[in-house]
Amino acid sequence: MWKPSACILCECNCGIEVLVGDDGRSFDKIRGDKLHPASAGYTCNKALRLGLHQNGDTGRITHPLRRKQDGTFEEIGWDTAISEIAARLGEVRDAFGGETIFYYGGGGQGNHLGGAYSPATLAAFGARYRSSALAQEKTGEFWVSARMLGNMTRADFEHCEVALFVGKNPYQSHGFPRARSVLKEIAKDPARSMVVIDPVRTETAELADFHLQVRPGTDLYLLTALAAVLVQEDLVAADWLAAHADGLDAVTAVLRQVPVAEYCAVADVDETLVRAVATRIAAADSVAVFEDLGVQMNRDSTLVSYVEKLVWLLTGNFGKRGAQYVPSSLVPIGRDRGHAGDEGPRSPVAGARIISGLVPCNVIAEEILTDHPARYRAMLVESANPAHSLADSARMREALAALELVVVIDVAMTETARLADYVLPAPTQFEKFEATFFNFDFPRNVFHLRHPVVAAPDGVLSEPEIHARLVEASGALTEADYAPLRTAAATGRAEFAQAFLGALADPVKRRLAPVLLYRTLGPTLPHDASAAAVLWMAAHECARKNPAGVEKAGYGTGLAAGERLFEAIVDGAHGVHITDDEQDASWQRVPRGRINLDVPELLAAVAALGARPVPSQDEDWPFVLSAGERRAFTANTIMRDPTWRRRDQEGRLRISVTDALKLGVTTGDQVRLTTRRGSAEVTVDTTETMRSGHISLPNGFGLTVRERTGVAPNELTAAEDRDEWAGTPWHKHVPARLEPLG
Ligand SMILES: Nc1nc2c(c(=O)[nH]1)N[C@H]1C(S)=C(S)[C@@H](COP(=O)(O)OP(=O)(O)OC[C@H]3O[C@@H](n4cnc5c(=O)[nH]c(N)nc54)[C@H](O)[C@@H]3O)O[C@H]1N2
Ligand SMILES: Nc1nc2c(c(=O)[nH]1)N[C@H]1C(S)=C(S)[C@@H](COP(=O)(O)OP(=O)(O)OC[C@H]3O[C@@H](n4cnc5c(=O)[nH]c(N)nc54)[C@H](O)[C@@H]3O)O[C@H]1N2
Ligand code: SF4
Ligand SMILES: [Mo]
Repeated sequence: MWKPSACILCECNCGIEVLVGDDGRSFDKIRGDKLHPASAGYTCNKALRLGLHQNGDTGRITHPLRRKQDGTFEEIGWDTAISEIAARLGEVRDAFGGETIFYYGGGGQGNHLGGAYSPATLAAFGARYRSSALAQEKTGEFWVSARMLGNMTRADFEHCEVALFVGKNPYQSHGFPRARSVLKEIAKDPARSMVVIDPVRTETAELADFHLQVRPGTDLYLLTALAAVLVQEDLVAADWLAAHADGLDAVTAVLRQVPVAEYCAVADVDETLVRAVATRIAAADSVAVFEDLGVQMNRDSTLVSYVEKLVWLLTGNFGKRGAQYVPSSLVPIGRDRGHAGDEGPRSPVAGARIISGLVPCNVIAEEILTDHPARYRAMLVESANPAHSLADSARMREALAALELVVVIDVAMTETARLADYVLPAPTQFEKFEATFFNFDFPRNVFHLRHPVVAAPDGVLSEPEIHARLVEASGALTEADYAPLRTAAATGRAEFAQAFLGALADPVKRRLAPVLLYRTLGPTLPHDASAAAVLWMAAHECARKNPAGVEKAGYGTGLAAGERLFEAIVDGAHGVHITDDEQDASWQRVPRGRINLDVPELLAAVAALGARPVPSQDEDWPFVLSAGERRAFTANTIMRDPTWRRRDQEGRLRISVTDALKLGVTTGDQVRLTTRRGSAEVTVDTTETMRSGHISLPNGFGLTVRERTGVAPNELTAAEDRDEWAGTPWHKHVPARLEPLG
């Protein structure tokens, strides 16, 4: 029988349908789901072999595990696991304070529903600090967006006249619905243009009208030159800016002074090409822009995010079709409070900025490997593989070993799970209700609560159930808390709403709300969808914050709209539209409806750029390594079975033909790749797509299932190499050298 679900390999989460075999387990066929409201039948090559995530050789775990003295693991029962973990978290809290319990993760590319219950566990044990992968990619951009627009933005590539990609290769990495089709549509339409800023001639650059093949790590110069041309050649949208933006004078004063030719030379991009791009952008009715890891995991990333936003704001590309927008959300992700300058929360040991509630990933080890009294003592890891995905894996392993307690919730025995004291096995995303919170579409935003496709094996427990049991074992919630809510839920939704609001009057209960909902409203939901209980609150919030969009999407008005939206989500196994916005909705999501162009500390840094020494190559490290490139067969560390890859099975190091000749190596040869932090043997692939001096390794390799496949990029990266504002890593800019191996 064909069953609807979604691909879990990138943030797009395309709808799929799975033909489950007679054994009730095997994925006999997978196809795109035409009924999915965002992907409408589209998938890329990666989805079609998802069966290998479900049934492949992945190191799946199906019993709770406890580490023994000798370092091996033993299977234990769930009651033992929960009571021991709760007791040990309690001991850490009593001895050092709950704020020394650190939470990492909460969802990969397709699963955020379980993580939505984690705040209750954190509250139950007094934990305060947390982080996730977002704090090594997007937090710099969040911080900038909070200051300029009060909100994060996305862009409408489907309808834009000009698409601009900065350090982003959507042909492989996607990031918006039906990416490959949309890119091809832009490429073949003579009235539309595509601009790509990337040192590599990527599949996306290949389709572009303008490829600015920037010198790695110099995007700040290039984008500042581009923004300066807009100002110096009077290409800015002056009337629009007067009506919508503050701070223009301060920004133009700085950009007028920029020596465009000099900056283009630093970036090694032809000045006439930069001027032509500025002209094309200024002439377009709409421009959609996507900046991603090529700049966000690189030098000056936060400043680049700022100047990138200046480019589209100076040309009036916000709040109209084909341009940037602020999406509605069911569960907000990545919103920063926007504290000015040095205000706002900091991490307890390193004093690093906490953005959107997340401690920068690159300081986590530093927060542990110290004798500082506020150091983290315990870590709860959920659906993440930090021992593999964070900078400097060796140091991360050391940090995990130094903790009093490490608990990992995962589906597989990952690189991180192997270092844990307890490993708690969860059902896969095809064995339970699951959802992603990466819902950023506009004007019609979508949400997809996926129903289980196959049964879960005995011995695993879903994340909501794990969190509920941990909270109960802590003593924070008991049957006495549930009883009145259960009675109300049995009577009706309106009665439940009233009783629940009453319970939330107690601030302690408010923080435990997800588990309260799960245990009381949960069992009353259709399809056994208890895990969706937390979405009830989210649906009401969404209806309250976006009344017009929710009404236009067909859910009516007032309290009833929230209830109808929730019911549609629970029943809509193919995904549903949650809001249908007017363009104006973006403006309503910007505080006071005005954009702020002048972020003083960032603008000052842009103004000071000319006084900085021009970046130069260190002779000992003649190459810049991009450690972790998205390719046709990479998917973070979600796909553990190496046979999933049809091509590039060993994850080759890409190098320019010129450099390969100089080194005397050719495709298939082995080289030693060395960075300041580590060294690895790797097979090279020579290509015309790379600039001389630039080399790249794919992401997601170096996993060990039976044996290790390929190079784990973070054995080569260093935690200190990070952005001064947001603490995000420079994974795309690792100084390196190569030696041929006979
Ligand atoms: N196939 C596949 N798709 C994925 C994923 C996956 O693992 N595999 N992961 C998903 C995730 S978690 C994310 S965050 C996204 C990331 O998606 P992307 O950011 O698109 O992915 P990357 O390939 O890491 O980096 C993008 C580009 O940055 C370029 N780059 C390197 N150095 C520089 C530089 O100095 N300047 C500029 N301008 N560009 C540079 C690289 O050449 C590369 O083409 O992809 C998502 N999609
Ligand atoms: N050097 C370098 N490092 C990088 C990057 C890079 O480009 N270069 N990219 C970075 C980026 S952008 C990202 S997003 C991160 C990603 O790195 P992480 O945040 O660590 O996430 P994933 O690799 O996606 O791992 C997800 C984990 O969730 C588990 N999992 C899957 N389904 C479930 C489930 O239903 N429940 C539970 N509990 N677990 C489940 C998987 O087994 C896996 O262990 O890597 C980052 N690291
Ligand atoms: S990898 Fe991403 S774009 Fe490809 S099918 Fe899966 S969700 Fe869709
Ligand atoms: Mo990511």
